[in-house]
Amino acid sequence: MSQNLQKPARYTITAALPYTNGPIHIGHLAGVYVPADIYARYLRLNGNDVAFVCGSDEHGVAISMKAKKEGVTPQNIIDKYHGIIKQSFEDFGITFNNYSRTSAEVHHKTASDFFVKLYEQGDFIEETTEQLYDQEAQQFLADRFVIGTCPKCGFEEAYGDQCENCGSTLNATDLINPKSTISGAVPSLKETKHWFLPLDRYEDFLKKWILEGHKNDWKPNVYGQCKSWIDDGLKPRAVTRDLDWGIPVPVEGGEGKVLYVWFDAPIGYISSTKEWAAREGKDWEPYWKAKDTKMVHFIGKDNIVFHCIIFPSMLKAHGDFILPENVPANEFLNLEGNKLSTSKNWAVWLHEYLEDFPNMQDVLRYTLTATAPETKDNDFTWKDFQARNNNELVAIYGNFINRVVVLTNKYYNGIVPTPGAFSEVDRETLAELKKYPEIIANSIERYRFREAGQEVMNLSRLGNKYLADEEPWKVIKQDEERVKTIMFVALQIASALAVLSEPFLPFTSAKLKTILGFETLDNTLSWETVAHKEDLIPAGHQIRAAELLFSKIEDETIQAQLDKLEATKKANETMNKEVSPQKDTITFDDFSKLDMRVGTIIEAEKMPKAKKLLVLKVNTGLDVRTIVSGIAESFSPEDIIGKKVTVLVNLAPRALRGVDSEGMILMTENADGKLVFVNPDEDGVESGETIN
Ligand code: B3M
Ligand code: ZN
Repeated sequence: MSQNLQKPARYTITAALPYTNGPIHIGHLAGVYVPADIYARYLRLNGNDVAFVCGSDEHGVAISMKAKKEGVTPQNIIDKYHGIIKQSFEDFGITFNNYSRTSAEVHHKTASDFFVKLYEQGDFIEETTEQLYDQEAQQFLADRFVIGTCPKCGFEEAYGDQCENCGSTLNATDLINPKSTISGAVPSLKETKHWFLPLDRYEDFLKKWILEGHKNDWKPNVYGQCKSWIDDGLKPRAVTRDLDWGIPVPVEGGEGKVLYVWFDAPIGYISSTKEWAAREGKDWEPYWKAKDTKMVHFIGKDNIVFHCIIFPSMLKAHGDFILPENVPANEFLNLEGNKLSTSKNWAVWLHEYLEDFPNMQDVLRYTLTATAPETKDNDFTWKDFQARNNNELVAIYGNFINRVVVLTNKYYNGIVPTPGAFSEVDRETLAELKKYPEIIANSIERYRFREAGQEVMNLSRLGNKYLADEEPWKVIKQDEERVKTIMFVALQIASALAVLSEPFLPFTSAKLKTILGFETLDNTLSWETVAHKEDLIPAGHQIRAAELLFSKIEDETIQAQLDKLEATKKANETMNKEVSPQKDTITFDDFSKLDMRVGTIIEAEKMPKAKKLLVLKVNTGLDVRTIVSGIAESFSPEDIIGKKVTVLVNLAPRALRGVDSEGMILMTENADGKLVFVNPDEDGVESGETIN
């Protein structure tokens, strides 16, 4: 069924290694892991030999920064998030054959050996260049340790290795107005030695391989990005860094330096395959070296250059390895109209989703597949999630299965009836059913998972419509024999659905297989058998009682999620409010010059013709004096009489609208922009008390 004439002997499927600097959210799942898992499950169901590998990406500046921010070690950070991420993948039924981590020994060794081989072959350029250096933090700045303006698109928060706005890969020294993200300092230039992969040497190879070889089978967004990089002209790229977290540079002169995270991370796919093979008693090498292996990288669009240009150049330089046949990168998923963001907490975190929607993994998998950002950025909305569940999973898939199972139990005690002669409609329906394995496979093989998921729903529609048209619950009153045939046909559709929906709805498929008693069938049903076998589930076979596969999601449940996001938005707004910078330092002597007292407001009235001013009489404990205060828009006079307030009493008097003001009342502003007193308004505090 593959597009190649020759069926691959095995598949190596990789999914981008998530950074362990935070948990994972729906964007990760939609962009990478759900499509990769659908693909791997589909291949296995078709009897293929599959190595589906992934692992945690535990090096790189993202991790060091998170550790700095939380005041812990990078090791603490990676251990924490590796655990959480791994659990989320298991919870959502992502069937990696192996989930490794780049801090593993096998990876350090694999990546080091890879580097040494290229070094010994003379594939690197060794060069001392001037790099950005943070004098305050005493550290070289690269990648995410530096932000500045993107020279390509003008985005002001581009990172030192990549602009997230236009997707360009950058060198830190390309940034305009660079700024350290550690100290905020403007970096200076300092000399340091590094190893560069001269990508320009691979231009011809890349042109031939991608521009000529994959013009028609790679997605336009992937091909287009590759073409623009190659057309722009490739430059040597540093593959080492002056950092203390990462894999030590294993050659002379490499002391105190580590491998660039994007050098070691893709090698993580190889390490993960090795770890899996060792555990399973297999040989890892064919999965990376044999020409009849088909390798596919599942990634998000910001990783395209690394998987299509840099890693293939590394593999080519090394010499022993095969190249990916496809890199079906997805665009980005938004959430309720805004870009998903870990730092702004604008996300649906997988571990939190499961707390709110226990055992509803398939609903999320289904919705994310239906709205997958395959060709353009797409939006996840809770309303759509509810509609997909209520109108498709419950009303079509669930309803069809429920009717089939309930009626089979009611009429035949759960035993598949022997059909009579098939009518025209029966024959047509069964013939249509037999087309689905190929229809769905065609979409999957072209990485159109959205379309594939909809075809699964169309198969449920076929069943639903068949029952609605044939109305066995009515026919039973006149023609019991006919109902046997109807139920037999419907049970065939249900069985096909159990098999073909497995890659998309694995938890539901497993439940359905149990309900249909698949474990006692003579043959296990594969993709192929659905297309060719006459009776998938034979007459006389016993099924079990009905069980609810999906349940309706109420408006309140959705509203609760929307409220949660609204609260996040509010919190972000408060946090983003400009905080005025700290004023110049004062000495203690300066401070002790301030004479602050507790005062009581004993009179208050509006200043005529002044919108903002109130004229107050304040008992300071020393005297009763007049203070003019700009608080009229926040308080009316009658509200504040009797209030205790903090007063700066030795401020030089000043005339405001002709009234002498002899002091100042200390105020601040609340979140709504309303003034509030800095207030000693506690029982037992007397006017005249000093504040210090
Ligand atoms: N760690 C994921 C990211 O860019 C990155 C992928 C590595 S795949 C070898 O968020
Ligand atoms: Zn840019």
